Amino acid sequence: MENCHKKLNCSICGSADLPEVLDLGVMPLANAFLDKESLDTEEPQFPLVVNFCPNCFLVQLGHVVDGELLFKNYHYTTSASAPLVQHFNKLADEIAGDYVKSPDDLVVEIGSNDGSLLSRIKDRCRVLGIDPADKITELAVARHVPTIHDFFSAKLAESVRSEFGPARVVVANNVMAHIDDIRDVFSGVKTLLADDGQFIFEVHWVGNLLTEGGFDQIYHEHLYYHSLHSVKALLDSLGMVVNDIRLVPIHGESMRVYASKSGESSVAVQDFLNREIEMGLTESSTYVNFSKKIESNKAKLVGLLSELKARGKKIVGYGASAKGNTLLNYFHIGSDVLDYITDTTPLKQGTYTPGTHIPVVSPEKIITDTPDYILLLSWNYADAIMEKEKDLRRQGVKFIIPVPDVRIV
Ligand code: JHZ
Repeated sequence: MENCHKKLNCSICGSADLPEVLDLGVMPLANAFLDKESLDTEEPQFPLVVNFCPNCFLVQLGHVVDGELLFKNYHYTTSASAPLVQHFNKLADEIAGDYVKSPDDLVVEIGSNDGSLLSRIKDRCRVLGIDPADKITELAVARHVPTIHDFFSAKLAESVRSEFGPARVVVANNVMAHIDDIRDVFSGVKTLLADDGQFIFEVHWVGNLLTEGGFDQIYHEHLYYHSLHSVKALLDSLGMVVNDIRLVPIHGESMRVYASKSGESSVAVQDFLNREIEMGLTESSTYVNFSKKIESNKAKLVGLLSELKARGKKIVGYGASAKGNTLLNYFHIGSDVLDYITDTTPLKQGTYTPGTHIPVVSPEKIITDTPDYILLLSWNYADAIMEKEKDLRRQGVKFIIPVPDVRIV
C-alpha cells in the first residue's frame, strides 16, 4: 500500500505476537482538511486497526502512514484552544520554576507546534523547538521561538547536542504517540538530556480512552495508546527511570510522565501501575470488549441525530478536531446532518472535513445563524466551552456531547 506499511513487530519489545483487538475499517487522515479545489479528488484512505502486545502491553496501530503525509501539511495549532494554552502555560511555569537554574539552561520541546509553550519561557532560558509541520513552524518562528523544522530522531538529537549542548529539560506533549520509531526517539531524548536533566512528556492515557474518553481518539496520527506499563517498559529498556506520574485533564486524561537518566520512582508510579492492572489494561480482552461500547455509542448518537433531523432541527458541529473526524467518518455523519462545523483555527476555516466534506467555518457564523443543536466534536473542552457559550445556551441552543455516552446539555 502506498504511503503506508503494516507493522509486524511491537515497537517497544519487538514481539511478533500482536493480536488484533479493534478494527475501525478504512478511514481518511483525521487532520487532512480539504480545500474546495480538492473536493473532487480521491482522498487517500488507510486501514485503522488496533493491535495489543501481551508482552510489554503496548496498544498500537497495525498500519503506519508515512509521517511526511501526516505531519507536513498540518492544520492543528495549540493556540486555537484557550484551555490548552492555559494548561501549557502552567507547565512552562513549572519548568522555569523547578528545573531551570540559569538563563543559560536549555529547554528543548519535541513537537513544539506553534511555539505556545516555549514562548512563555523564552526570556528565562535558552529554548529550542523541533517540529516538522511547514506552516505551523512559521508561526513559532514569528513568535521568536527558535525552531528546527524537522522530525526529531536520535540522529537529530546528536547534532542538537553538539550545537547547543545538553538539555536541562526535554519536553514533549502529545507527540510520543505519533512517532513510529519510538525507540529511536526515546534514545534521542536520552542523548540530548543532561545527566541531571528532566524529561517531561504528556501522552493521552489509554485508561481514559477506555473509560471516560472516546474511541474517537483513535486515528492514524496516534500510532500508540500508552499506559504507564508500556511507557515504563520502553524507558526501562533504555536504562531510564520513570520518576513520577500524574494525570492531567487534557484530551480527557493524559499521563504527564517525569523521567530521567537516574533517580528514584515515586510511590505514585507503583500505585498507578497497580491501578492499570486492576482496570485490565494489561489484558487483551479489555480492548476487545471496548468495541461493544463503540457500537452502542454509535447506535445512540446516530439514532438521536436522525430523530432530530426528522423533526426538522438544524444541527451544526463545534470544534473541527481530529477526533471529531474519526467520529464523523466511523459513524457516517455527513453534511446531510451537520450544516457546518465552527472552529477557532484560522488554518481550518474555509476548508472541508476529510471524508465527510462538511464546511469548516469561523465561530462567528453560529451567532447570526442560531442552530437548534450543536454536536460538540471537541468534547474534551466541554466545561470551558459550556461556560464560553452560556449566552447561546440561554437562548435555548442545546449541545450534544457524543462520547463516552451521548448527553444533551
Ligand atoms: P483538540 C489534536 O487532536 C491533534 P484534536 C494531535 N494529533 C493530538 O495528538 C491530539 O490533539 C492530542 C477547536 N476549538 O485539542 C480548536 C474551537 O473551535 O480537541 C481545534 O481545532 N473552539 C496533536 O484535533 C479543536 O477545536 C474552542 O472553544 O482532536 C480542538 O482540537 C476550543 C477550546 C477549541 O484536538
